[in-house]
Amino acid sequence: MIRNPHLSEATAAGTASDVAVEWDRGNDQWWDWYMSLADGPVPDGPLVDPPAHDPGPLPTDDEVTAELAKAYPITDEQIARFRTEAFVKLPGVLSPGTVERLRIKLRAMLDEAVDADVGFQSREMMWLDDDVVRAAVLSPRLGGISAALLGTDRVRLYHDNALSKEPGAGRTPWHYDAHHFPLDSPKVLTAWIPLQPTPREMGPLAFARGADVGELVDGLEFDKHGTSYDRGVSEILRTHGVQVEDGPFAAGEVSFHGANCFHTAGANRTTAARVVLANTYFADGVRVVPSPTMVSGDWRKFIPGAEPGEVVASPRNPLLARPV
Ligand SMILES: O=C(O)CCC(=O)C(=O)O
Repeated sequence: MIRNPHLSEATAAGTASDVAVEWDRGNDQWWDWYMSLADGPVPDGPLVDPPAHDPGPLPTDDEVTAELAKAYPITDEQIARFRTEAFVKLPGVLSPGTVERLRIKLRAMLDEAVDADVGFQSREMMWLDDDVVRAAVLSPRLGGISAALLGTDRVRLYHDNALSKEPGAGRTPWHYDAHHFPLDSPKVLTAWIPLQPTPREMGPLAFARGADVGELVDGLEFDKHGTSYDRGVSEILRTHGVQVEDGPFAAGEVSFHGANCFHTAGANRTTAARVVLANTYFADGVRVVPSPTMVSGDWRKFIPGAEPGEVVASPRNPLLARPV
C-alpha cells in the first residue's frame, strides 16, 4: 500500500478504510488530499476556449442584495424531483450580472489566499469578510429554496466555499457529503453555484440519479490512500445502469444536492477557471454526529463550540431569513 502524501502520521495510520481520527491539517490541505483520491489522468491535449459570454450590465451591491432576498418560484415538481433523485438543477436562480459580480469577488478573494499553481483552489467562510458574498451566502432566496427542498421551516449555514478548478485540473472523486459533514441528519444540502456558464468540458458537477444509490455502494470500502473507492463507485453505477446527469450549467443555474447524493465532477479541459460558490445549509435543530472523522475535515472551524451530540447553532451558523 502506498501512503497518501497529504496525510499526517496520525491520519495515515491503520487500514486504508480507517478514518476514525480527526483531521489535523487545514481545509485547503483537506481538499488537496480529497482530490488526490480521484481516479483517472489529468487532461492531456490542448485546452479549449469556453464559449464567449456577455453577462450584460453589472448590478450594484444593493441590486445584488435585493435580487438575492426575493423568493424563487420553486414548483412542487422540482421539490418532488429533489426528493426522488437526491438533487435538482434550477434555472435562473441568479441573474447573469449577479453571477459575474460574484465571480469577480471570489476570484480576488481566492487570489489573495491561494498559491496560483494550485490546481483545485478553495477558500471558505468568506461571508464573514465581504458584504456581497454575505448577501449571496445568507441569501433568503437560496435559504427559501433549501428549506422547501428539505421540507423544513428555515435553514442554517454550515459553511460557504469558493472552489476554483483551474485549467487542466483533474476530476473530483465520486463521493456523498454525509460521509464528511459531521451533521447528524439527512436534512442537509449544498447549493452549487457556478460563476460562469459551465460547459461539459469545464467539469460541471455531475450527479448519480436516485436517492437510494447509497444502498448500492454500501459495502464498498473507503480508501484514504488511493483511488480505489472512486473507481469502485464508477463500476457499481455502471453495473447497475444508474443514470448520471453531467450536463452543462447555464449562467444563473444552480444545483442543490442532498447529503446522500453521489456526485463527481470532470476535469477542466478549458482555458478558463471553473469558479463556484458552494454553500451548505441544514435544517434548524440538527446535531453534531457522535464521532466526526478525518473525512469531516476542519469541521470545528465551521461550527465552533458545538461538540458531538450537541445542536449546531453557533454564531457562525446563522438562520437564513425568509425570502420576500
Ligand atoms: O466542485 C467540485 O468539483 C466538487 C464540489 C462538491 O463536491 C460539493 O460542493 O459537494
